[in-house]
Amino acid sequence: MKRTLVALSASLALAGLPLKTQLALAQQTTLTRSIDPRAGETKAQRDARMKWWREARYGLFIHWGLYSIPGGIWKDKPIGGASEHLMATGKVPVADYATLAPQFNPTQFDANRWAELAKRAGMKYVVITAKHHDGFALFSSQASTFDIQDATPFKRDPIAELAEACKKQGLAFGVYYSQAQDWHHAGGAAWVGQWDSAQKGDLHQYVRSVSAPQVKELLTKYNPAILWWDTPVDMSQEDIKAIMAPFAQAPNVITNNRLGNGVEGDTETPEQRIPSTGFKDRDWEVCMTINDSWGYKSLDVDYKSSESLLRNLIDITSKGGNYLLNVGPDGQGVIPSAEVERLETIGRWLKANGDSVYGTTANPFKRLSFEGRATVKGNRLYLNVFRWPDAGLKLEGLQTPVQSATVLATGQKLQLLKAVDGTVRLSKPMKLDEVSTTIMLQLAGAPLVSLPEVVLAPQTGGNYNLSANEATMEGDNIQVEGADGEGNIGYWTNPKDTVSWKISVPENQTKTYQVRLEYASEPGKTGSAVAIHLDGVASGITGTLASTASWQDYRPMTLQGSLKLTPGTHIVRIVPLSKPNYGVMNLRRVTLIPIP
Ligand code: FHN
Repeated sequence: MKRTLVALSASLALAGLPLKTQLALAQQTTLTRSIDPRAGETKAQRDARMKWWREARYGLFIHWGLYSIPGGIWKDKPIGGASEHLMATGKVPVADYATLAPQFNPTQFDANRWAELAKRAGMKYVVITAKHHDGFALFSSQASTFDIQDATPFKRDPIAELAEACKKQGLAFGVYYSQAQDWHHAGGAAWVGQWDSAQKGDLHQYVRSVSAPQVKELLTKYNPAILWWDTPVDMSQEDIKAIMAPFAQAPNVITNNRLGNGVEGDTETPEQRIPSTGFKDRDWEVCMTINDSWGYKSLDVDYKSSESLLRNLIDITSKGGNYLLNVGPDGQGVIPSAEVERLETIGRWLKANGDSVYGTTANPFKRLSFEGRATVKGNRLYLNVFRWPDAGLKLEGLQTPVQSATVLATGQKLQLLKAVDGTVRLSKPMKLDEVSTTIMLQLAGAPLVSLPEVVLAPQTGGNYNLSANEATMEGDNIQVEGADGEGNIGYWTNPKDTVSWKISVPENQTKTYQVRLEYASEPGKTGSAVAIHLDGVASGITGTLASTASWQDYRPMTLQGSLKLTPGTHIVRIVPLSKPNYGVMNLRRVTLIPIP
């Protein structure tokens, strides 16, 4: 059904193009479908194939390879950026980089310890770099001598050992494979451009002699549950065909959307960011580093806190996605203790509260009136409360009767109060979790939610108060932080993201308004300019945001120009014009003030 719709919308989209282009595009689309062995599967087949992955919600990404030895330092000089890119960033000649291989002897590597850690951390699957962009195969390969067997003194097969260890722990096992970029083998792609004549060659020949055979080896020798492609540079239809051929014998393997040339794969892969909503009709997985590098980097201690990593997991699952959290073991095979600690902390929380994560589906509420997230499993609704509201926790819009409310970690039953307007109120738990307290609501049926659309009317005095909690956000990153009264719009790191409110202007109330923002922006991190659009049209109101003392220091600023509102409903939207630095701003509210 979905495929038919896709095909239909594709043909509609082609309609306005010249016939020749239409034919070429249609041919390409058909070919892309015909080379993806899963293209014809039904929704039921796909659901069955994705079942374990959708229930898993949390996995371990491991970036490990030759780059883990220098750990971001080459010839005594720190090399900027992610450590696994050291060869490209430092423009290290192929032969020089290859001298790392005889040094690769990670005697402390213990696949069982890694798998046990993943298990303790509450993760359900593991994905490891079988070959990253540096071209080194961490498995024994017949297609290249730049592999663990031929080029290193280690002589063991970490991919085989980890696959086995994961099996023992009941974890699904997957491999990452850089199918196009390869900075070692002649012809491999290099997205920053090649820097050594040894790299010159034909990409398509490279795919045939290295990539495709290695993918076949990975599928046949290690039986992975996931094949995680990366950086689809210049993949032709023929390349894809060669790489995908062995999937006919491995029909259940889950693949991501990074193979290239129009192959959708099974999962979307937002990297280092959490989308503001999930993806419609697509499975998705956020991949993220714990510090700033995927591979081990000795100087990178910019670790995210356990609290923010755990809240990321809760946030992602509340939007229906998976979290693939990365560790970078060092050249000896040891996962840095700061990473281990964080994984274990999250694991302890999951042990008590994991029911709110595993096997759940997305939050059915358009908005929550507390700082936290929600998920659903059958007739159960899970609330993860980041901060218990001083005025008590209430849940608006739930139509299904609530039978009981239990604090998952302690078993405490909470009192339930249902107001005439349907709002459910919960008594405060005796013990709150500093990061997130999970409440399990047992419902009489699957949750039915009906929240009226927010249309803001003027306050007494005539102002319109457009708060963060009542905003509609559109875009990739933007989201509400701290929805309990003091909420603000944050993570506004993508200038394409916008925020809007629907307002109603009463009869005979045509007035002109000043627009005042209450915002915060850290010195050196903003300097953005914004505009106000009314009903999709630029109103001419703009402003450039000066820094405040910090992201938490909120100050008022009146934008230049005035806004004329006529009776009826309108959409007031903030549109970034520029974002020279990290983020647009943190925004707490917008006030429209009538000009006398
Ligand atoms: O370049 C890589 C990077 O090293 C890392 O492997 C990430 C993981 O998603 N993928 C690439 C960039 O998208």
